[in-house]
Amino acid sequence: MCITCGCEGNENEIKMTVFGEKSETKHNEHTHSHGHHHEHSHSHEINLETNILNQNNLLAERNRGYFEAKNIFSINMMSSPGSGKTTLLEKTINDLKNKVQLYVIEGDQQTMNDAERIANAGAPVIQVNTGNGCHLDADMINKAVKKLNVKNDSIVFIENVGNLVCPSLFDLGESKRLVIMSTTEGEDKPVKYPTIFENADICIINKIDLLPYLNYDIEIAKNYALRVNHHLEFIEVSATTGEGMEKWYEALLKMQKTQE
Ligand SMILES: Nc1nc2c(ncn2[C@@H]2O[C@H](COP(=O)(O)OP(=O)(O)OP(=O)(O)O)[C@@H](O)[C@H]2O)c(=O)[nH]1
Ligand SMILES: [Mg+2]
Repeated sequence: MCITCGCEGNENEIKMTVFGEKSETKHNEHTHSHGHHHEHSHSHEINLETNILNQNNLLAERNRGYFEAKNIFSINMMSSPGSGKTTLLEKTINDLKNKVQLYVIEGDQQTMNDAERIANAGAPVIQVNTGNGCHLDADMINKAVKKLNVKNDSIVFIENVGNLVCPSLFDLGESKRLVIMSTTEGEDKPVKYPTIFENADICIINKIDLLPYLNYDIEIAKNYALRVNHHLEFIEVSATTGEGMEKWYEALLKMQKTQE
């Protein structure tokens, strides 16, 4: 898939594991071994890239139709590695699982670590291991949602692979896009990696409990983000202490409700 962002090498194995079930390794149908020499012309690469994104967009539209038909609210969570996506989900699941049916699709290159954390928090979860791939795509979401057997009127969280670049290129058919930045990353991420902020509907600033120890100015960070997307809404939280989480739940449930 990844001529688009150059993230796949020789191995092209994608693993999908519903937590608690035996894992399954899938060989991606549309790629092939690169053990032999290729002569690529530049225009050929551009066409291929366009085709890959077009094909992904078609599948994303199918996902969107599926979600709409079942009144499922899906949210694509994107950030750099370690900004707190899984911690935010653990806390959210603990606090909301008795109010609304929640599911999680976990994207990481390797390991079941995040799926294990989500399962312990109490939500059905599927782990997608992307191998050398650095993002989730619409086909993976299509398969994952079917395996999870997602119920009507639920919320599906999609934790994308930790990466501030490639995930933003791939429409998954999600209802909304959330970008998370954390106080330990510095204020300038939105202007260094603008695409992910341009395409986001909502921005969480996490790890505010660490503000007293950092030279991080939250207003500067917001202004940078507003430079690339002046519609962006911010919620400041600490996923570990729980500060600000009520605002996040309010926003989440409002987004879910307004899509009905
Ligand atoms: N102090 C503080 N630490 C946090 C907060 N949220 C997450 N962390 C810590 O940050 C580290 C990474 O958190 P994760 O939730 O695993 O981050 P992630 O975005 O899911 O990481 P990847 O899945 O690897 O991309 C862990 O040690 C968390 O405990 C927070 O609000 N405050
Ligand atoms: Mg994680």
